[in-house]
Amino acid sequence: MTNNDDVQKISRRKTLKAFASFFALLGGGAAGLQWLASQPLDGGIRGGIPQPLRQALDQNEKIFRPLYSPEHLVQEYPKSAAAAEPRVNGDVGLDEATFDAATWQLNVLKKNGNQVSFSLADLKKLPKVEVVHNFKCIEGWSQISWWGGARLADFLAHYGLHEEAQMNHLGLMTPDEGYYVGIDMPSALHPQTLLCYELNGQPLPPAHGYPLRLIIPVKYGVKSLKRIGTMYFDNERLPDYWTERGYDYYIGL
Ligand SMILES: Nc1nc2c(c(=O)[nH]1)N[C@H]1C(S)=C(S)[C@@H](COP(=O)(O)O)O[C@H]1N2
Ligand SMILES: [Mo]
Repeated sequence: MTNNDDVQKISRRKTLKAFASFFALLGGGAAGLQWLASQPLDGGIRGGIPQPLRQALDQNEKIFRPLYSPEHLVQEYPKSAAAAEPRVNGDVGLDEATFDAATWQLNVLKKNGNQVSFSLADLKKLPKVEVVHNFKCIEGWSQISWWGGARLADFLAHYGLHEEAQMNHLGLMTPDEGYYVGIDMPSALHPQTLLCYELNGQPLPPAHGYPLRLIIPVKYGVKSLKRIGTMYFDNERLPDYWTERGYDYYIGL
């Protein structure tokens, strides 16, 4: 039997221990945060976030990537379900004052260093594919939207960009170079990924990326770059506007 004094002593010791471990944890947490802050930034094209966080994102990517394999089609809806006046989000790289639709062309930087250019008519020669999907923005909204255009995979195949299609990443940039995305090639070649020139059966409105935008339903909206100016390729990850601001590069759905 323990008397009252003993009980008090024991509980005081327990309290002390609890405090000690609490402060140890707190100290550990603070030290951990300090450590994280002192880690080199994962700079350059992969964005300025500490490397350990980037490593965690890369780890997530390994786990979730098989869930959105290119063979897996994103759900489609009837055209009647599509928003009549789709919301506009993001206008980086869409400065209308400096943009000249009359001289626009899609520039493609080939692997051999040459540049080839395409008109909208060149894109319309390819089979028109329509996709009605639930467009999702990372900011927390989504809407069913109806797009029309050429499959990116068809474009690369038809215009002899075979070596390019075998590279690991595709990059797109607006004509003014203000917005740019990097995309892993399997997602770029996905059958629902479009070089898109129509919304609701009409030419793309300027705010939605006239004359040509990307629609990539296997990714969040950030990757669906509006107003493509230049397309390029690399075996390494390519510059990405939102990855540089801390978002995941892969950002698949
Ligand atoms: N050029 C350009 N493309 C862009 C953006 C942007 O700011 N500039 N924002 C992206 C984001 S975050 C989203 S959600 C979609 C929105 O497309 P919408 O305006 O056609 O709905 O465009 C993407 N493409
Ligand atoms: Mo978005």
